Amino acid sequence: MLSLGSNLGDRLAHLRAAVAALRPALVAVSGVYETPPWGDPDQPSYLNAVVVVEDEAATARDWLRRANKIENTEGRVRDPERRFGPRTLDVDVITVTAADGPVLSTDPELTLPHPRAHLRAFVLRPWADLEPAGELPGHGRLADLLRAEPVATDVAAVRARPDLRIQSAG
Ligand code: PH2
Ligand code: MG
Ligand code: MG
Repeated sequence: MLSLGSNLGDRLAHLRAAVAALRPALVAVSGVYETPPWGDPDQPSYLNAVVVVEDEAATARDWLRRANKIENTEGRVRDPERRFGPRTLDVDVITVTAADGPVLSTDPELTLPHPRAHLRAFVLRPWADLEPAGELPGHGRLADLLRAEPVATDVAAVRARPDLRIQSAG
């Protein structure tokens, strides 16, 4: 599971570019959500979505490399002073599932599951669309996380954008 976010430039175009780059591995794409900035409030609102991807040959590290490559292609500039600051495109590895179950990692460069996913309505809400019975390893069911604080308050401010589609129908 990867999450996509953009709040600079043509936000929908950046999400579409990410999905196009992931196409060979693509299993499912969520709807698009308009979400208030989390963690650093003084920036434009985001468009967020999540995607399920599958590639039996890819390791968690491979997904991180692919994610960073797509971000760079979309002109991502990192500001070391602003950890949760604005960006053209963010592609985060949220969970990786191996043949024997979820990959767990405490590596600071790629912590799995993503260490803040359980706090983020902008990840959990689109994910629950794709996997209503889904679970975040170590944190329980998505449905329960969405109902409990601190996420519940943020979910109320997350707005579906059915007028914005990442993929054209058919
Ligand atoms: N990404 C961030 C920081 N804050 N807020 C929203 N709504 N959506 C994001 O994707 C996002 C954010 C850094 O990863
Ligand atoms: Mg992120
Ligand atoms: Mg990121």
